Amino acid sequence: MSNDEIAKVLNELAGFLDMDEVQFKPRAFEKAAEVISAFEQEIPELYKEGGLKGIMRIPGVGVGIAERIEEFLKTGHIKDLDKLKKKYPVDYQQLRRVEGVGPKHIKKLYRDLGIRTLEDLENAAKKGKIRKLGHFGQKSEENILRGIDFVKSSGGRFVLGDILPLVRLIEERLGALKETKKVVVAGSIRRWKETIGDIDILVVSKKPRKVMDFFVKMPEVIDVHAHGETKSSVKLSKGIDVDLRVVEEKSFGAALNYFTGSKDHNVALRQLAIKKGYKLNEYGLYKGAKFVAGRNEEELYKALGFKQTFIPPEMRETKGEIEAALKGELPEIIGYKDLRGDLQTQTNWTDGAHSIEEMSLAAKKAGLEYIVITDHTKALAMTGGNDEKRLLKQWAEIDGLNKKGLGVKILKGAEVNILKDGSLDIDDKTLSQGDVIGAAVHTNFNMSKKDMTERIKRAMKNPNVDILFHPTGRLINKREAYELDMEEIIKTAKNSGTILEIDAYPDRLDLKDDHIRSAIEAGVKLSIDSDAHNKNHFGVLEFGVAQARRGWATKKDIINAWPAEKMLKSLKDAR
Ligand code: DGT
Ligand code: CA
Ligand code: CA
Ligand code: ZN
Repeated sequence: MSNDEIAKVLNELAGFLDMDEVQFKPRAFEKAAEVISAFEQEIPELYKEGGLKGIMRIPGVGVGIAERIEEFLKTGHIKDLDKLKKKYPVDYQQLRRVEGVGPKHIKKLYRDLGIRTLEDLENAAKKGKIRKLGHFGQKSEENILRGIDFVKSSGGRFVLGDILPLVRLIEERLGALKETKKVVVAGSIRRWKETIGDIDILVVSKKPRKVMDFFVKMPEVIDVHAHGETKSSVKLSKGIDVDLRVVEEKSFGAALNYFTGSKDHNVALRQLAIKKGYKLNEYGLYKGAKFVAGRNEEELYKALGFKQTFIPPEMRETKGEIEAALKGELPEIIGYKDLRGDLQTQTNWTDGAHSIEEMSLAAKKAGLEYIVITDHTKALAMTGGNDEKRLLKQWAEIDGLNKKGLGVKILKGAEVNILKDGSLDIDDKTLSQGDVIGAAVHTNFNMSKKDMTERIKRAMKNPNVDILFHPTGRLINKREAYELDMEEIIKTAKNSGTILEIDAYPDRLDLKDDHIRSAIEAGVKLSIDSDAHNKNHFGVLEFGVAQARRGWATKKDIINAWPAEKMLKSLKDAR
């Protein structure tokens, strides 16, 4: 039984006591839970060594709470809690996940409307029953519905792009404290997973208490789960939790490695350590009681016998990276500064916000050498999509801008629509005059897997189509990908020389890491595009690069990491 599990059951008991209108006690249980989840030593160990008295050495844990913990350790239950659960038969944990719903609300919802589950709550909110209860208004009803949507669609996970700016702000703030020596974001964020469960931050400091006091008082904090000397955990107003740990300089590499994960990567490393007669944990690599390595990650991997002593965090998912790095066979994956161009951008000719010139200058400012203008085409009427005539007119304007010379090469493209039968909405004669043509599905998403695959294959086989834009059409946490036989699409791409796009928008990332890996193994080339509709959108490219890195892509695999001439020649050759 872990400290977190013990803390969780104490918090649950506090919640039920609140429902039962018990005074003071709930706060004491919550406080104890806070201390326990930040406690360095494992409670079961403490109990084994010192019994009830051992548990009572935890600050804030008196005899009453200690007895509850003992009961829980021995039986896995707390009788008082079981009794309260009979009295209020509600799915407490689920209901609490809805932002803004607390114990008192849960009781009222149960007493007045018989709500026990998330489903009950949703039904009542949809029928407008909640706004009629005292304490709740129309606004809280809407908030509840939004909260339920989030819990249901995401499993409580957040899109990395929605959270990263806040993470960077917190990182910067902590870094500016005079008490901090190092601040690093670890966990799934350091691995650039497309969705994240929580934020994990590691700090090196000689004055951890000061850092922790600052951390739990940040303006975004709405709840403090744990407030300890080396470990604290809070909830932010966005609904996401942040875990902060302070470690010693000496253990920094070991801690960073441990808290970066993935968990499976850690487990594999630990087994490797054991096989070599070591012990590995978040404090370091040990031979018996002797510290062997752990100041930084490299010395750790080196001591474990790795030929390559740095495995990029994006690759730490136990998908062969350990075996490869041991032998020195990890590929050199694409870097965050390696893109030279952007192959999908929209302008104010259709649904973008800025002109060709403004977009091109913004691309240059983002460090790019070339940009392809790919406005929508006529079947997407709501965007004012180009027809053949207007497309040619736009391309003539691009010729003019290139002649003027903006210090960035502008290429002629389009995002043409793949119609229901796999044909395109712009004729071949026109398309053949463009530099880079992308095709995408924007309508009729709900086709069978077989029909959708055939539809897209037909478009890919058109020699004028260079890139398949939005290969899966998914919107993370919002819309499922359309039904598609990805293996078949990759095979077709190989035969037709079609590029598959990694759309860099953090809630799109059409291709998953595993898709990217399969495409590369099949010899298919990829592009990483911003899909910018605004001159401030080029920043999203880093999410596309991250996804490519998670799929083990090298510069050779990503055509917009190539110089313009080489990229254009390869597209021409494939036509
Ligand atoms: P998330 O938060 O669900 O997006 O994913 P992570 O990977 O950030 O997971 P999290 O926050 O639960 O834990 C951070 C890291 O700590 C995780 O990547 C590996 C390490 N870790 C957590 N629990 C365990 C564990 O039970 N065993 C081992 N070996 N490592 C763990
Ligand atoms: Ca995490
Ligand atoms: Ca965590
Ligand atoms: Zn658009």
